Amino acid sequence: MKRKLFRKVLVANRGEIAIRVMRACHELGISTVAVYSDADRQAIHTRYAGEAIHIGGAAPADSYLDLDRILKAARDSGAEAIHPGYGFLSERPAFPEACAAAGIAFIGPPASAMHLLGDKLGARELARRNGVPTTPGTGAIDDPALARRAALEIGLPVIIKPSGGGGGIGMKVVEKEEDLVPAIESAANAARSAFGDATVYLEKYVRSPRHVEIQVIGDQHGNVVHLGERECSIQRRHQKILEESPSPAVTPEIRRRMGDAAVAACQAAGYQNAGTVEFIFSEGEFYFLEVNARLQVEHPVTEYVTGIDLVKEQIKVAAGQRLSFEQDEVTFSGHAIEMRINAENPARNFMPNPRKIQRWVAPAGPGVRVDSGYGPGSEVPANYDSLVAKLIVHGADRAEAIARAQRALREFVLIGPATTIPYHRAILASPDFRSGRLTTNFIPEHPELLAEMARFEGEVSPMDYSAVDPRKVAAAVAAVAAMGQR
Ligand code: MV4
Repeated sequence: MKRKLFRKVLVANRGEIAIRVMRACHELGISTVAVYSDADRQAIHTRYAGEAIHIGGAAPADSYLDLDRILKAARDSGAEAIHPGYGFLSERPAFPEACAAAGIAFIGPPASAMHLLGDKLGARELARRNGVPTTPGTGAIDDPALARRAALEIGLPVIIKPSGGGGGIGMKVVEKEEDLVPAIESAANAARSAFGDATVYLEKYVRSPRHVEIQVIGDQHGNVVHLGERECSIQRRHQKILEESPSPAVTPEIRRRMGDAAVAACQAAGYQNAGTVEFIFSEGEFYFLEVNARLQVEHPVTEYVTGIDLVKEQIKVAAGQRLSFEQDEVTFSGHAIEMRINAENPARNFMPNPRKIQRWVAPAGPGVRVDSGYGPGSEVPANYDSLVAKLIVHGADRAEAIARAQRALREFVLIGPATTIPYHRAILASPDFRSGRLTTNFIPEHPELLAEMARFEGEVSPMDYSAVDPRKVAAAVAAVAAMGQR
């Protein structure tokens, strides 16, 4: 007999991910509770749920980051479990700890695993002890003289990383010996003020790697499996822009080794539920970076290629069920690409452009999925991140996925804010992207994409029935010109 799932789940998040989680709940026959801030009274996630509880002001600290208010909402509504989504409180060990104290299930990893993995130096050492490849590097640095010796032994360039950080914040590359000690001092000071922990360490700097990450999921019975990789090299200032699976660079052999390494690291951390192990990949070698102890924005590409609903699996394992598949039952089919459609102006240095959405027609058709928290007439609030939609496509192979992505982007009607849609069209047209030549420097190395983008900016979607049809305008202009000829 399978254990019963939850009767009611509270989703402690907003926007597309709150709706994504509630969709899984509804399919599983679970009632949903949304929480919302002042800025989200009219938001779709607020209306989607069976019930919605106001938790405070528009500033994240006054609502989605307020653990006490979220726990009160869960108790008041009688929710049996909480899904944290991503961002906000999702990786704070205090969240699962508070849930445990309140007798509410947390749909995510245990607090103990979050503590272990949140310490990036500790996570790296745990990975290395368990046979997972890491770059040459040091432990915590407290003596600049010893740091100089360690750096010369490792060989320049090195990268200084804060142990309390993650996601690239506060990292510093050192190319020259004389820059090392001042860079360590300033990195430690920055780490102290950003994370309340001045601990930094050194690693050999790998130039222009790919960012490849492995999706894992574990149950409460000690089983952990991996669901293959995602290539996430196309990033800008540590914000991912486009992700795909499989990686054009990963062979079945690398996938097996990287997957086994990710599973070993998670087993060692006592990991449960969904998580992601990040690696850098260069010249056929991969190196552990860190573990993201949450469901990630880009999880849909993995869902497309494996056919596994990650959020349903998260809910089932959080309720105590065993994983419904073993490692050798996970198969990969076709190719998926996710494009993050942000309310940002690429031509103005990707400045956020929160605006009312005047017109909206989302693309559809074969192999197209759109996850969004917005729609026609929605306001995109300035208080939160600028993600307005994720466009995810699936095809039989990478060429079909790219063609389908281009077709879907051409259909997308999103009038109001400036968006990254034309920028994605420029990426998909770029020869380096099309041939799979990707590194974490792809965006800075392709400044021409901003000019290429202009070719798409004037275009009217064939789905925009409220716009003037440019073909009729052209015909009218031709007719008038012909009259002038006579
Ligand atoms: C590195 C690296 C090169 N060498 N470590 C940045 C995010 C954080 N998770 C780790 N990061 C990096 N660590 C070594 N030893 C390059 C990066 C890096 C990066 C990694 C993944 C995706 C985008 C990146 C952009 C710049 C630098």
